[in-house]
Amino acid sequence: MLAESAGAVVVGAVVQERGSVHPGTLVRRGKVEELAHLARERRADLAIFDQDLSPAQIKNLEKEIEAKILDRSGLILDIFARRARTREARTQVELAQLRYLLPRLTRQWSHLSRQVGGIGQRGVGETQLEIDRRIIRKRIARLASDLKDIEKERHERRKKRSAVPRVALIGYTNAGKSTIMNLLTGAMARVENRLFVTLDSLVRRCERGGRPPFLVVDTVGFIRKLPHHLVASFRSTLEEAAGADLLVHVVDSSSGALEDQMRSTRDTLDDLGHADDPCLLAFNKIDQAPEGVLERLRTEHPEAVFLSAIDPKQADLLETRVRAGLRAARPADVPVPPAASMRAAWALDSGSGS
Ligand SMILES: Nc1nc2c(ncn2[C@@H]2O[C@H](COP(=O)(O)OP(=O)(O)OP(=O)(O)O)[C@@H](O)[C@H]2O)c(=O)[nH]1
Ligand SMILES: [Mg+2]
Repeated sequence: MLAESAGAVVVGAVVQERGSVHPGTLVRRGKVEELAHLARERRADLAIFDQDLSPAQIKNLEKEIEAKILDRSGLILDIFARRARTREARTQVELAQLRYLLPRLTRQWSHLSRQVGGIGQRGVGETQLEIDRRIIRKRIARLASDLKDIEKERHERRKKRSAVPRVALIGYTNAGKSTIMNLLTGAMARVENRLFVTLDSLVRRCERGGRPPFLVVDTVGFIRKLPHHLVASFRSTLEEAAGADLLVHVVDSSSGALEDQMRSTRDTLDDLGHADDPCLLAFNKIDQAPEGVLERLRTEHPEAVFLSAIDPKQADLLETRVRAGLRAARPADVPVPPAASMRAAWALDSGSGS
């Protein structure tokens, strides 16, 4: 699905059992030959490894397989580069691409510069590949400083809105976050059966039925083994989501890998320092999930909400659960009875000396 999201057509796949890593080519000799044969037979232009490769491994593999070699991080970076629209997203992607490229420059240089266009090249053009590391470092510094400015602007905008509670939709890519955004707020966020359709965060008000509004934030999805350069570059975008009053962790309940996907999301949140934020678990796509799976999930996660975001009738259910989550997460907004506030004052006072 990652390959297809980058516009590739998958003509074959090969699996290597774990355990026997060959330092020069990652996979064993026999596998390299098998791959080379398959690539020739199916006329593949590209061989994608679902794992990161060292620059030397890419070089060695490329010699034998006669196709362009791309690793998982390179592929994800390519998808991001294709999707980036706003100045912030473009800056973040370019920064991640250059940071990814920098250590690969020494040996890959002449080799990479021969290749034109194609997957894994977008955004970093021919001319940029010909400039030296010093200039790339300079560019990285420049982009990082631009990002700081963009973040500042965002921070200002955000301060103005801070009185209204914020709910952030987070979760694995393709889980249905944007669909839920549209369901709650009537936004027209782009929804597609591809990975990483959403890159920029979008904030909209939910004010259904004249009830007090809250803000909903839709943002970039997570994925297993997200390249760390991307996490670093998208930190502020992710922070926008993670800094909300309530997280709604959207899970595709019809996915065969839902446990893995939940774990990846939790790990990424942990990396961002938001593992303990108030969170409502939302199992989406129940219309497609096997009954047995739903039964098990309902037992294991009785506190979660189960829905199908493509059904407009389920907006009320979700909104009710989100409001309950917000009430629990923002006790500061709930008037405190006098006795309790006395206790709070006492606690503050006696704590100040220690
Ligand atoms: N059957 C079914 N499909 C759904 C449901 N919710 C979303 N989808 C579909 O799942 C796909 C992904 O939905 P999105 O809302 O784009 O997912 P996302 O989490 O925003 O994905 P990214 O922005 O790419 O990370 C689309 O094809 C949606 O139509 C649901 O409840 N049931
Ligand atoms: Mg989306």
